[in-house]
Amino acid sequence: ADGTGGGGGGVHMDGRAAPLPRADIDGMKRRLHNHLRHSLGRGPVGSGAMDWYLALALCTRDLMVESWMDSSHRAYRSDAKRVYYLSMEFLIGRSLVANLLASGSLELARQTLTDMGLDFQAICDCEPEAALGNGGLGRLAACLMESMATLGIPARGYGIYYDYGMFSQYIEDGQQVELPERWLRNGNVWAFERQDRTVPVRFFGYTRAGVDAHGHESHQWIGNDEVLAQANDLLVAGHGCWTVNAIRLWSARASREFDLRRFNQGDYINAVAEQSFSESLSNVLYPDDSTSVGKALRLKQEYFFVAASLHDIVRRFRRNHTDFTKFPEKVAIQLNDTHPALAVPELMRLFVDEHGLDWQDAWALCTGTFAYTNHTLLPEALETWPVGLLGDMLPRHLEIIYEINHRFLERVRRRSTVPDDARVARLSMIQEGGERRVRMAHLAFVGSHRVNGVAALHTQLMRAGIFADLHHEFPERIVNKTNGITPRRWLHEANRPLAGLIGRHVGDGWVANLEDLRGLLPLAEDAGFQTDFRAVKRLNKEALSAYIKQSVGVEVDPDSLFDVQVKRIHEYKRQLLNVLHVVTLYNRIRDGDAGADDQPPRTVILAGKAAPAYYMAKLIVRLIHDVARVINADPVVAGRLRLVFVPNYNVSVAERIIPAADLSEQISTAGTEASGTGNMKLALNGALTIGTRDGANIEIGDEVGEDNIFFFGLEAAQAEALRHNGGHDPWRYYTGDPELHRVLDMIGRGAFCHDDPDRYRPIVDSLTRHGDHYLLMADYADYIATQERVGTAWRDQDTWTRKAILNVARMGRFSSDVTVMDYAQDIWKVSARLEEGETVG
Ligand code: T68
Repeated sequence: ADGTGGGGGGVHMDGRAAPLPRADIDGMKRRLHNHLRHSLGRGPVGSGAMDWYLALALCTRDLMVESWMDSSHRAYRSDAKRVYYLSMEFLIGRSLVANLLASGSLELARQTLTDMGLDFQAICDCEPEAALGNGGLGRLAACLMESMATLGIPARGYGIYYDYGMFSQYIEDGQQVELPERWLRNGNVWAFERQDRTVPVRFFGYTRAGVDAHGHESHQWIGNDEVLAQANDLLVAGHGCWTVNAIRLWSARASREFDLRRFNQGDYINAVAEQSFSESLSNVLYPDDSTSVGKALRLKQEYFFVAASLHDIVRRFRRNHTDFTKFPEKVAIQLNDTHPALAVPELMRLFVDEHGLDWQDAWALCTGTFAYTNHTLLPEALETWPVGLLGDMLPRHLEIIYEINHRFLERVRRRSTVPDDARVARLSMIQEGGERRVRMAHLAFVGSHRVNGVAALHTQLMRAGIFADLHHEFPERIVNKTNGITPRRWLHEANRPLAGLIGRHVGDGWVANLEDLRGLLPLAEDAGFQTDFRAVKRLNKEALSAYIKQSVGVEVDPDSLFDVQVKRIHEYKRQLLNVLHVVTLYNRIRDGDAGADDQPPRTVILAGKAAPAYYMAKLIVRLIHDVARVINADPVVAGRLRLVFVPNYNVSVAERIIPAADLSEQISTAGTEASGTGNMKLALNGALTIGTRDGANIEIGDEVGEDNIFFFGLEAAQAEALRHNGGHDPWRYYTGDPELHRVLDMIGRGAFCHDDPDRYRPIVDSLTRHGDHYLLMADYADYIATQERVGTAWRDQDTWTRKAILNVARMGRFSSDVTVMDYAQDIWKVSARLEEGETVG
């Protein structure tokens, strides 16, 4: 092995390596005891798993800190261009094993703790998850940060240090219950709290126009409220730990100055209450992944982290520069969706109001600096803020937005040959008609030099759809950057057995260069390799079966086909279509249908959280549980069909489920899933995909080949045509397809909930009577037929395994390293440094 535990040489099938030298283990023991004693104030006697976790984490952090200092000094000395990734969410997950792997000490840690008679896995499981994100968008931020560190790009993430991250999902009587997750309860070894690094952030108040010393018009914002943003730095180690970057997350602290004013008014109790009110700003992550909630606190959070981050970025720039002319040459700011779009007016305010630049110069610097990533085309997710709300909270920013808009629309009018007021209204940053609102996507688009979609189809739909008018104005601006996933976490760490097997055959180069997996291509035909590959999958399925037994109490058969759909619960992702298939299978088996006898035993596994206020999504979670209860108790289908819902899906649960999957469900209505990244994780771990031609599924199909993926259903253009020509008649499918009819009647009339037969009426009505917005009825028949093909293919295990190996071998393109290189070259104009001195791009 190469010392990173990459899985070469002496690694066994379960990922364990050959014994390390005694001296190394003794040295590690000394360091652990040292931290236990001097950092935690404990002796080994009576120390529990949590204490050992902390001691091990501190030892690991020590290894990273040196690299971090080196990386920072290198970037500072060379005055290198830096990338700043602004995101409301970083879904990091656990860090201990990732950092042990990055620093090449996983095996040392495992063997040392085992030697001490401790349970290594149990110790790792003590770590609370950093679940500072909802789903794909937040996890993408974490993958990109890891890849930037691996590629040696000087980068920093900026976000919010929420006390409460994503809620924990409990299931009670088959229903989702949300519990708060105070993940910082025991502190966080991976964060350096910077009590000295605070930035004042203002809110409310009023603006004053005047004339400055040079006779120029000037604007002043007199804030009425102030909160301090305090920095907390989380380290992100690149593979091999040569570069370590940080994610700077801001937490809210009450500001002294404003405290004094309030406390002096004598109302002590209310003043203390207000103090904790202002600190509540960074309390909680909004758990909605695809709707814009429009709450004032959310807007406040957005401005809070944007203002603190830009202050920090400008301060760092000014350490090396006396004026701002080189700002875009040294600073690239990526806006992760529109959530940080207030960065555009804020940077203009800093340049113009605080540093006296003239508007046009400031604007050129701004657009040269910003780039914006769009993650969704769903109309309900597009952020707009009422002008009244924004103007109250950020009066100067609203003025600046108006000015940006005014100049932009002037440009539009100047350049168009015929006056077209409707077009101007469509382009405006202000949505008129009813309550006037600021369109954050327009602001982010106009304020950026690049705007990117996250998969080829999504980017194409951006150009043709919601951004068509803006695209016409700026035809070069929209570019594609297909998402990726880091192979370190999603294969090297999550699937030790497969990483080991791959390492023994083609070495460990794939960990840093995922295209190396192509070395597996010839092995796809090799019977011996196929056997080993199946044995690895079997091992992972056994481990997942044990976890399911322990967490859900259901016994599943590791020899059955593990059919997996794991992602946020949303109507557009169509978990309901999956349920329709399960009930169809159930009926066929019970009917003694001849076709069903040819189908292999299946275990359908779902997991995911529903937004707490999303009624339909929660009802779907409940339906899954009711159907599962009935099916899993029915002796007629025993051994042939099982349905399980794994609770509290998060990064750690994903790391358990994904390596064990045989089939990956990616079945969103074509044109709705911007990219998907779970699709990549599952394919990389040897699952075959059943999916629509949506998001990155299309590109996965291009890579793995049509024979090695199961596509079905309407394409995006067909779905769009069906919906918008009013041509979709769900009732026709209901009356025309007896099998579908029966399934819907069972669900709608209480076959899975005799105590409350109308429980799922709203679900069935949404399909049959209320327009079937996501076209489940139209795709049902092809989905069922394609699932039959899947079942038939599974019967031939050699051919299936061959396809699975080809999937793994051809996933190199979807490494987030590739994605980051593309951003670096095309958007950020920074170079990656792979090794000391070596640069790419
Ligand atoms: C996801 N978006 C896309 N949004 O749905 C997915 N939204 O197709 C894509 O692969 C992924 O982004 C990465 O590009 C989200 O995850 C959110 O989580 C979100 C959060 C707050 C508000 C709106």
